[in-house]
Amino acid sequence: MFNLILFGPPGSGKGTQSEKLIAKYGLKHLSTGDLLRSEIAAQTPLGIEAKSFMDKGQLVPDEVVIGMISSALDSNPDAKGFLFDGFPRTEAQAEALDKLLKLKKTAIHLMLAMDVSEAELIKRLLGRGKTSGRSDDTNEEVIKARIAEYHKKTTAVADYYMKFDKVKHIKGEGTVDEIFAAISKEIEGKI
Ligand code: B4P
Repeated sequence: MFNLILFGPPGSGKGTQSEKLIAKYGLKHLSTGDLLRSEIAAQTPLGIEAKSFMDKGQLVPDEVVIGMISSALDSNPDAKGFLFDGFPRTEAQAEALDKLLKLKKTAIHLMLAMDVSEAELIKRLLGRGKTSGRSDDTNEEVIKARIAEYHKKTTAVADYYMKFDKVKHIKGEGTVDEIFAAISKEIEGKI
């Protein structure tokens, strides 16, 4: 089994690169952003609660996303590995993930951290906001709040995995294919 975390600020290309990674390596893609957006589309109580946080650029409470990931792991007993996209985003989520994986006698093997400048992140997200219909991408203040939330709560997750020597940095600017080649090189050294 090979378990990978794709890490980085909002708009760093996690979703974009995940599409290519699952096609190449056959991992099961678990994106908490996508899972939350499906709950919102289905207007479930969880989705309604999550939307109130996402629309302000805030993180959804840990217990909500940890519960979603726990059920997703249980629903995929035959996966040959997982690609975690946008999760964990807090140290509490990272600790919970380690415990869930340990119960399944596995662990995180690699975290790839995408480095992108703030100006480029804002440009990309506003660009996506024009076509995606995502309410959290259309307002620059909300985008800045998401980036601030990332610095306040999420960068600590990279420090957490650094202690276990599991982090590799990737230059997240350039063409999608150039970035994918750099990511693939890191994975092939580990898989
Ligand atoms: P996510 O859905 O995870 O989305 P994201 O961080 O905004 O985007 P991503 O990094 O995947 O960007 P993408 O590749 O699409 O989170 C949304 C919200 O959900 C969060 O703010 C939070 O409220 C909530 N949430 C999710 N997970 C949570 C958790 N674990 N805990 C608590 N709350 C959680 O790329 C963005 C744009 O850039 C696209 O338009 C793309 O085409 C473009 N792009 C990509 N690569 C490019 C490149 N190389 N060059 C130019 N453009 C590029």
